[in-house]
Amino acid sequence: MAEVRSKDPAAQELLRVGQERGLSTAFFRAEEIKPCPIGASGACCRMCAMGPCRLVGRTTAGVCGATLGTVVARNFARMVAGGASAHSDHGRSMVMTLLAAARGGAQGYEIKDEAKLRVIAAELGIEPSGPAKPLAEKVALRLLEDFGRQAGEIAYLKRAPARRQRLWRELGIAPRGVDREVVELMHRTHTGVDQEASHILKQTMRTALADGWGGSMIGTDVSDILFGTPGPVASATNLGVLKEDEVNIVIHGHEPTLAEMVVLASQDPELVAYAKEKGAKGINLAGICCTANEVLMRHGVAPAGNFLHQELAIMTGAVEAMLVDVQCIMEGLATIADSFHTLLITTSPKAKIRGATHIEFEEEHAYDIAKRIVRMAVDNFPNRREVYIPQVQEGLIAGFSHEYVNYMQGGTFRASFRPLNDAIMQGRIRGVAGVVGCNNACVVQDFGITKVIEDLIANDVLVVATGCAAIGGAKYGYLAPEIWDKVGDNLREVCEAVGVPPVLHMGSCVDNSRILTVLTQMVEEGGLGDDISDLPVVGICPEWMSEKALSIGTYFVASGLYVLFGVRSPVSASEEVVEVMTEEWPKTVGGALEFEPDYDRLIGKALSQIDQKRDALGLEEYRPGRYGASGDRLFREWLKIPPEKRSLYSRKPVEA
Ligand code: NFS
Repeated sequence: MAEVRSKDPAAQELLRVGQERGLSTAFFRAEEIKPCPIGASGACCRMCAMGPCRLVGRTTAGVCGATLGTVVARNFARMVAGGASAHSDHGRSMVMTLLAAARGGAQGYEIKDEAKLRVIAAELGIEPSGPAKPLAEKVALRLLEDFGRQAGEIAYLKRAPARRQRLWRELGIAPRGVDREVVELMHRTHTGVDQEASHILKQTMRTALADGWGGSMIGTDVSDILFGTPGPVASATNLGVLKEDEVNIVIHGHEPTLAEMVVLASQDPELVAYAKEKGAKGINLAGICCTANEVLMRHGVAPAGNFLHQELAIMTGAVEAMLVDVQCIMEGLATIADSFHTLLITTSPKAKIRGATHIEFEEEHAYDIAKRIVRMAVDNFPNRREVYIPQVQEGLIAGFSHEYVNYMQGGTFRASFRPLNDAIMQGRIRGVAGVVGCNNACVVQDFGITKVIEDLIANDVLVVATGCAAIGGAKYGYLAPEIWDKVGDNLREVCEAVGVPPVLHMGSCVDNSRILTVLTQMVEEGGLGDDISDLPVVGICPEWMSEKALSIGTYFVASGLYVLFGVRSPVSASEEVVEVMTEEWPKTVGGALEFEPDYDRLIGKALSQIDQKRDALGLEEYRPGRYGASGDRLFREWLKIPPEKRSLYSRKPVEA
């Protein structure tokens, strides 16, 4: 049973413990609650009180006459609006923190990356010189305008390739203000407004773009300014990172603001000494979901797991406190925490959970609040009962900001995207795939994520990963250089030469905006066309679950990418909507959105798309093993040859 729900041995172990103790988790609830097939396919309209109208069988229109295409498009649109809101409200919070830090009203916060602050200021047309704090205030105020802007365009659209910007303007999908696009989409999908699938989906793209090139991009940039732009860090992941003899605090959710302070507080000598007084050896911090990714990228804090690990972390019996803010936090945590000693602490003014302790986060007292929470966790250590920490963990490298990806290809003086573009043009790298998104309890945890990553890197496709997919890959070693044996020879040589794993962890889900920036830089470097839609690049979301994932998928499509989702299709009920996404969108925006639950077929489609793009660019035809085995492997084989038979100039044995 446990094996059927998760690929992860740590999860399997704890699911067995849960079963013995009669605990309900998402894994088992997913088994019990079969999704309603009508709702799942997008065919249930709940927009008014004349319904819900279920458009199945002979029912081809709702009470108001809404057709299947309209109903399915509206449902999809509202999910994207939800996802875009979540990312963008997170982005807004980050700007508010920057503003407070600039004005001296945020305890413990400083501007860690002044250089990035100045780069962003210049990009926004603000004179980048002068003292950091007044500049940060100007940048924050300028970025805030993008949320409430009524006309014109959000600032970061100008970061996109020129041809893409023109296209957005021609199509009328350049977002004006983040909030405006979301509100307009909610309005248009109200009963009796926009009733043409293709037209609804056009505004859906505009809203998603306001997320990717707006709210999310702002979230990423401001987090970097406040907390530092990531560079490579080594860490480990899975439930084995929890420590039996230390106070374990798990930070879970999305916004890095409080988490950053908890990182500091957990190292506070006074609190560490307090933990020792209570019989613990120290204070151990671990993460879940995207908060995990934020503090992993910047501090190397180990992720205890991805989305479906949240309940399991508490079930180890070793978590003194789980601290949550917003998004992807299961209400079921409260019930699980009840059966253990874990303190579940909600911290956001936006989110409470019945049964949890609420300690509201205030920027003005951020560090004091973080210390109070850490102290509570320490106080809870003596209450531990039985502990079941699975001894499972894997090493990983993370921290690939787009700035670092640029730097690693030539250092400070010659940083550029030339090596990557050249490697793609020569066919050493067949293409690039973004593997992103969630876990979904309706499918085997991590099976799709690992299958997709494994097949891509074996086929010489460089993978960039974010969110729970990145942690999912990391749990099986795909984010560590030791994975070489599973990497195609062509890609392997490039990664060995640069010194990076074949899967680059680029951060949390808002950090998918880093991928947009990388794609733009690849276009601007030259040799791979003049728009994102020309690049041999695909986006894949193997185990999607959240509305945010749909928003991400849609902004990648509107930016020109072919995007594949696993699990199931939320639009399968309407041929009209499927046609818009797979036939109309390629003609208008150059990208397409497809849902493909069969992972073999999904990989086949992704590779064929990459090859088609290569072909259209007139690049070298891709052939596996074209450049022989990778240099390092040859070198290691050469070392095995007895010295008298080695040639210095050739790695083959000297002929007798
Ligand atoms: Ni992304 Fe991050 Fe994970 Fe999915 Fe949820 S944590 S913002 S939505 S589940 S990847």
